[in-house]
Amino acid sequence: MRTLLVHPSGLMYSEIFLRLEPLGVERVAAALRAAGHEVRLLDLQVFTHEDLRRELQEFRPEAVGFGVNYLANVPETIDLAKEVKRRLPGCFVFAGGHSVSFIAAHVLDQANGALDAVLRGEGEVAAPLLLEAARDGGLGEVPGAVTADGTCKKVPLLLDSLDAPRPARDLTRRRHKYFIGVLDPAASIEFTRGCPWDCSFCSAWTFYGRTYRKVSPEAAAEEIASIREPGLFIVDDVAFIKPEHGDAIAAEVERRGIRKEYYLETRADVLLRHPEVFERWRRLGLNYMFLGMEALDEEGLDRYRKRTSPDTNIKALELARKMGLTVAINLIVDPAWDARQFTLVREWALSVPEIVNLTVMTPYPGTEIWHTESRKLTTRDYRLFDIQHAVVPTNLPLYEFYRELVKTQSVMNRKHLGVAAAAQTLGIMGRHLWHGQTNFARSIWKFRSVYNADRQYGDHLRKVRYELPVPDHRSVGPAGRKELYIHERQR
Ligand code: B12
Ligand code: SF4
Repeated sequence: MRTLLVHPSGLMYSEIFLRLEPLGVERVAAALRAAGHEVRLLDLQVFTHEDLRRELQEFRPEAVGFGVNYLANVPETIDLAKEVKRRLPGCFVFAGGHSVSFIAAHVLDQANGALDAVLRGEGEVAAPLLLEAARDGGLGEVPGAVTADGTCKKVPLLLDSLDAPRPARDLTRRRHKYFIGVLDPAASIEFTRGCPWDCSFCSAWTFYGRTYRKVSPEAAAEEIASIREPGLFIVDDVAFIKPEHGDAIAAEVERRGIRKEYYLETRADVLLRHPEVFERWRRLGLNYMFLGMEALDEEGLDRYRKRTSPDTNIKALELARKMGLTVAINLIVDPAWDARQFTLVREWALSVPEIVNLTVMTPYPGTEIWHTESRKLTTRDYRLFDIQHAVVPTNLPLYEFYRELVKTQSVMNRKHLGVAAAAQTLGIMGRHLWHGQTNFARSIWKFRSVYNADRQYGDHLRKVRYELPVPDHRSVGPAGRKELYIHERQR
């Protein structure tokens, strides 16, 4: 079938600091192509809705699939699905991805016939089966497929091996638009899938049912070697949990003499437990690291079930500094914070050399706190569920909350400017501009227009057309956590 896969527009965060290739959609595209379909991919982080209309007109796809990893993209996806159906009435329109997997029946209902199916879970195995069924019948028999009536007969399938298919990077156009900070341009790569921890605010573990799988070191190194971009973002939730796996990939990269710059995300305790694997990657070009610290105090860490301590976090920062890594830290802002708590965080952020990133505590489907958070949601507007907006009551008046948030975020921006200044001194920015790479340079100056209290407050005043379901409040004990899973452990 002529199939067009679409990644929706970027969200607030990716207007400044990064814009990354849609790896999941590229993997689904590769699987569909391997099954004999003619596939195109359009990434709306880089292209416009007008480009999509043109593509529909020229390519006349028989199937259009949307990647919905982010809740905030649901309204755009439903509207685009409706438009596709209007323009191409016979076209099979479907969606898949992280967030939509948790609320598939609800989204199908809201799409009111514009979506023919939602595929829950990983797409590589099931997407080809879905298209086959769209042509020959039997949609309901496809593992993970939720059909227009909201039913799902078969549980989603986990991929046996992550080694294949390799993402169809040749289908993403304007790849020079993908970057992360000073890694401009940057591609993305996956070494592992899943997370064995179970933080209460996160849905990475519930999606994969707490499974953890690894790409073989040879396949990983071959993939790195096939990537043209000099920068590489490793998308793993927690990089190098198994040091022997990280080491084995490093050995293959060394053997092939590959030289790139890397950015990864990991946990403080993982870094402290196995510094040698991070040091080895440092020699291979690992320069940037994102550490999800989440809270500065014991109580906060316990509340999020982070299973670590403030002491571990601080030691990890010291170690990363010693290694010469540029580190960005994430902290979660609770909407209950008052001005004093913001001041404390600002003071702390100014006292450390790291870039400090803030996200707002957000209960969303797939997380445990979606069920357990006792505060009532103040909004169910999908667009505000991007962890940059407050969706439960704030103690400060809402506008004041955003003023404090933005003031604190700007500490991060000043550090970012510091990185920019350093980059300029080192000639990195000049080199980017010389090669026509303007993403990083542009991002530096956009902060104020993206992060401002008027805009964030104003986002709450927009007309709401699509809303999240009402949370089903209940306590979630160790046994109940399994009910949150999309994938079950066994195949
Ligand atoms: C890498 C990543 C990013 C990258 C995004 C790269 C990109 N352009 O897609 C960056 C760093 C930019 C990012 C940013 C954000 N992220 Co993010 N991100 C991830 C992460 C860690 C891995 C995603 C990934 O690439 N995995 C590897 C690929 C191969 O898997 P995949 O994309 O899930 O695709 C598979 C399936 O989902 C499915 N599938 C995917 N697309 C499609 C399409 C079709 C048609 C079908 C059938 C199937 C299908 O099949 C694929 C193959 O199996 C996930 C956590 C996780 N483990 O999933 C969080 C996650 C998706 N991010 C999250 C969040 C909150 C954000 C931000 C909003 C954070 C912020 N501070 O603002 C931003 C917004 C991004 C934006 N849209 O602009 C949340 C989602 C929350 C939600 N419910 O909306 C997650 C789940 C993390 C979490 N801790 O809870 N993120
Ligand atoms: S926050 Fe990080 S460590 Fe915790 S469950 Fe999510 S991915 Fe795993």
